[in-house]
Amino acid sequence: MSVKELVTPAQVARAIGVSESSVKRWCDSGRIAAIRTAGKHRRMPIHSVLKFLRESGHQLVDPETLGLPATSGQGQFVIDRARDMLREALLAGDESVAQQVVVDLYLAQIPVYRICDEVVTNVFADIGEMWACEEAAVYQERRGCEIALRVLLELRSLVTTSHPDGPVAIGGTIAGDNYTLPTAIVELVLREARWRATSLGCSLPFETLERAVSDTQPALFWLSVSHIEDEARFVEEFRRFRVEAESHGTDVVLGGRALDARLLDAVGRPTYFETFADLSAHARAKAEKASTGSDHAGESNQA
Ligand code: B12
Repeated sequence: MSVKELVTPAQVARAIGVSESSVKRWCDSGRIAAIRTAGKHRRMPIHSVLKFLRESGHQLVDPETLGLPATSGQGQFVIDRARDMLREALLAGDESVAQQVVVDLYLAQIPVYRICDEVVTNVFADIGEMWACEEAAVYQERRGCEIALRVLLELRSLVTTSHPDGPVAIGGTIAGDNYTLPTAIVELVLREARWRATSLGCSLPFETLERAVSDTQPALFWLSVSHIEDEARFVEEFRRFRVEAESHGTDVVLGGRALDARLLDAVGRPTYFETFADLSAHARAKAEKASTGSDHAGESNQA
């Protein structure tokens, strides 16, 4: 199943259970952002329809018309139930249920940072524990990561509206750190906070991260640190990287399970967030500041 990118008024009308003329009216009044085809027909990006649903409180009665899972929009999953369902779906390798659980939460208006902090992160902590107790096999953990990554990508297609004026952020993980989920989540959380965020991926030497900062001049650079191979080297290289990044006006932020107070002290107490909720709050405030013109990097990133 894949979410359709552009949908017609007839499809939206069927999905919500209203008349086509109502949908056309919402398009024309700007309540649902729409574009016109060469033949002057209205087409709506799926994310603008979902934004409308979240704001208006309309329910999806036939979500499959929009390529969404059949139970989307019913919104009855509370966080704990979602955590249990997602864990079981990932262990069973059931991608469509995993996707359904996450999209359901999103449609129930739970912010992406909460879905990631309270469901995705906790589910992987559960799976890690099950693996340690030999209740889950290595292949189930790996397959779970692959599925979760695809689910995050699907969520990204729902979250992402284009924010041509949003400030730019890039980031990733350091050489030897192969954790794909946290950096993909940071990208998503920043996009939800109206940033033009791009994850560079995993296992990147500082040298190439410096090059990326110099080429892109982002307002924000994130490092997700889940595994450090050589602490002394990390401290030395990070300190150098941070000075270099800040010389381009780039704000460097850190997160990840491999960092603790001792290491953060050793690298000069940079901005560190324990949760995606904290990062999101910081990013929203910074984007706001950039859009009012008081932030140098935000201005230079206007498209
Ligand atoms: C999946 C997994 C792997 C997979 C990852 C695959 C992939 N595609 O990503 C692979 C196979 C690579 C792996 C390997 C290893 N793993 Co592993 N792994 C896990 C597991 C099960 C889940 C990790 C995960 O992705 N969680 C989902 C993310 C979203 O959650 P999180 O990592 O907790 O992130 C949170 C924060 O760190 C933070 N965050 C992270 N980055 C950022 C960035 C910013 C900017 C912000 C704001 C926040 C933030 O946000 C999250 C919410 O708080 C954990 C178990 C667990 N308890 O987490 C073990 C775990 C982390 N692994 C562990 C170990 C030991 C290893 C290995 C060293 C094993 C080995 N001997 O080879 C290697 C090292 C790999 C390497 N070189 O990178 C241990 C670590 C123990 C420790 N004390 O550090 C754990 C805890 C398992 C255990 N109980 O023993 N692992």
